[in-house]
Amino acid sequence: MRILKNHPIVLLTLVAVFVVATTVPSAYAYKYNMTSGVFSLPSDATQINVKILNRSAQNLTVFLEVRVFGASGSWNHSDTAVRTIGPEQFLSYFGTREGYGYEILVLADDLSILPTVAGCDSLGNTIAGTTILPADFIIHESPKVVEVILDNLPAGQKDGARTFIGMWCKSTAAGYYGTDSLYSCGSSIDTYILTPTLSVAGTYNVYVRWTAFSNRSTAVPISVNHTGGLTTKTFNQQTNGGKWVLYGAYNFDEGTGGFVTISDINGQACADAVRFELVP
Ligand SMILES: [Ca+2]
Repeated sequence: MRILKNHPIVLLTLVAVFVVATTVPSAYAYKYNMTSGVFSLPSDATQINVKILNRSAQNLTVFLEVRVFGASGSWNHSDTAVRTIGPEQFLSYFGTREGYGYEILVLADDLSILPTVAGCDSLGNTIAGTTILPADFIIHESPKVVEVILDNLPAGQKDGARTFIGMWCKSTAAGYYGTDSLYSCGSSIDTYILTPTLSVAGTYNVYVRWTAFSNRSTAVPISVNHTGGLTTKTFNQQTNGGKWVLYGAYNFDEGTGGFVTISDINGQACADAVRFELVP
């Protein structure tokens, strides 16, 4: 049964449905581009695997979703995997079932080094007529996450993105972002640190926010750690509460290397929220 082969209209329809229906992993959704293709296999296909060839000189990390078109005439199996393929190496994706057609989604970490996809046997030998070249892929630009807002946790709580030194208490001041804001209330120097997870490297406008109160410091040091180093500025937190204040634009790597630190070394400080906005 070679339902897919030589039926371009059927192929296009299946590809289109597949692209819409696939749930892209969130870790890839912002930075990776999506390609997909469908090919058919010989009618006597048994335990056919998928071979991904990285023809570039650098590592290629791919998220794969593979669906198998079975002898019953319907899609009967689906697998997903994340793999890193070395330069000029290929990945044989095993564990798939007997099938007559494959539908493959490849999310590559660099669109310029699209891999070649083909069916192969258990030894990794390409099956004739099953190679998909990048030119045959449908390319879909995934949406980018352009904004990350990090709010304070309730007083006394920490997690991987929000932590503190000393003591921070719930503020009753108005204008907070989220559910509340915090003010420094320890007996020594209190520090609040917010570490967003940035899904894509780039230049970000950093905004800071606080609730204003009459006993806040007029020179609260707020530091931003970025790829260029550490920048510190001071802000009068007796005014301008309850709104996003542009701190500046800085470059950040992907991940959690960038963070914002608020200190009460000059007197009472407020920690409310920070916002990172990707500059197009
Ligand atoms: Ca808040």
